[in-house]
Amino acid sequence: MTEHLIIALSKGRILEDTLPLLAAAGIEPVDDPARSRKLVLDTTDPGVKLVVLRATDVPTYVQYGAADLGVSGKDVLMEHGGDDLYEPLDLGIARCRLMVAGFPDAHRRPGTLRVATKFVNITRRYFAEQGRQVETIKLYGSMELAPIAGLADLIVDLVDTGRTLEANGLVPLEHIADISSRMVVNRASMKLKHKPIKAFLEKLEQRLGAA
Ligand code: PRT
Ligand code: MG
Repeated sequence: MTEHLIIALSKGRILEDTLPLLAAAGIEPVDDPARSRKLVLDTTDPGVKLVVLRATDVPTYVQYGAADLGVSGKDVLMEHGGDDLYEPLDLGIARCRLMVAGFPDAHRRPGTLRVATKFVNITRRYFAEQGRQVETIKLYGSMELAPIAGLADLIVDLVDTGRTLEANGLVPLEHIADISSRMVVNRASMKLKHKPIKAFLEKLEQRLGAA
């Protein structure tokens, strides 16, 4: 295990909201993470390095200890599953809701409903818990198209303003979970690098409390 802390960040919209939080904890990337081609970024804190990953890869890096800490959407963590990560801090960023959506009359269709989503694990769990039988179809993007194209009756997707649903004639039908980004920590790191991790989490907490 390396001496310094490695923090895994999610590319895209979560990254934008994470950098100000890290800056408040005294950690700023030396190169611009949105532009740099470097995969491991040095920071203004010599004890901390950043890796910027596809959002869905963050829990995997932290689970296996390739990163000590990570910032990940609750949706990604729920889909990843497992209780093998500590989740000590809700960062309150990149907030949205995980919803079942479809045409307003979607529930009235006869037969087994088809649900298109990239969150297949969450979707199966959600409907199974309610004893509802559905057929789950895995997609990698543009879930909103599935009901329009007749691929599925329902979708499970993230909703923020609701404008994407509305623009496609769809409505939110059921609320599955409130989503925000979380700080996650590898279990072994939490023990072996307790001091620097605790100090880092405390700085973040202070900043979150002050916001
Ligand atoms: O793009 P790529 O496939 O590489 O990855 P990604 O799409 O997972 O990354 P990115 O940058 O889009 O970030 C995704 C993460 O941001 C999610 O895992 C959530 O934790 C968080 N987040 C917060 C959101 C939204 N809000 C959000 N609104 N992720 C996606 N959306 C999408 C949603 O899927 C839908 O297409 O925005 C659309 C709905 O927005 P409204 O405002 O029209 O309702
Ligand atoms: Mg995206």
